[in-house]
Amino acid sequence: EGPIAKVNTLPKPVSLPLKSTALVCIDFQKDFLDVGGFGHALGNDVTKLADECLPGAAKLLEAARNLPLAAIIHTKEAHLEDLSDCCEMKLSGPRCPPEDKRIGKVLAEGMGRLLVDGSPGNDFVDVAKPRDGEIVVPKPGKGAFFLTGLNEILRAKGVSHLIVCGVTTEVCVQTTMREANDRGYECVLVEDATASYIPKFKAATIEMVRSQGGIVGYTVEKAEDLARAL
Ligand code: TIU
Repeated sequence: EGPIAKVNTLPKPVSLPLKSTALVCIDFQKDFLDVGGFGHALGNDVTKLADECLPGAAKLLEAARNLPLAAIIHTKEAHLEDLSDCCEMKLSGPRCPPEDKRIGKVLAEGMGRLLVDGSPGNDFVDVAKPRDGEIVVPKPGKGAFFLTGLNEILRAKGVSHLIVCGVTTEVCVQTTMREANDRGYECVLVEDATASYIPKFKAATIEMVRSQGGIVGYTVEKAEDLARAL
């Protein structure tokens, strides 16, 4: 029912029923894209992410905002101020960075506390800021379905297909796509609207998603091509 967009995805073209398709923007936060955020605290070079994925994300958002999609969702990796929703492994386990670079600490003054909801650095980057009527889903983990109401939100809106973009490709994006796949949502990953600190892992993720006939979903190279088809 309603308009269907044919998109030139791999491993085969996908038909997107627009009224039951949601755009899901994953963790476009300063904590991952800006110097002094959580991604930086983990030891990553964060400086190349923005140029690689934000122009594509902007194209997807612009297209989605001009359509009757089922929803536009923005997830953010965020913990409560008292960190009660952060498990010990993630907060202070043996693979955590040195004490002064952990979740809840301040690495750069203007950014506030790392990965804490309400801190300036935990907010979205300007290009990907949610607008009125769009849905923000805070999440304590990597996958957007873990300890969130996302599945219920999507079900209530009759969503069957997800257009997925965000950072980082092999961590929160891939985890979320695998969770979505197990729950029966068809996913389309937009290659120029996602980025990783480790380029070979982005390439590997894209290949993994569409391998075995599309074991996790579909991929499309350019946001522009998807936007034109919508
Ligand atoms: N470290 C890393 O690549 N990513 C994360 O910790 N979170 C997200 O991907 N959002």
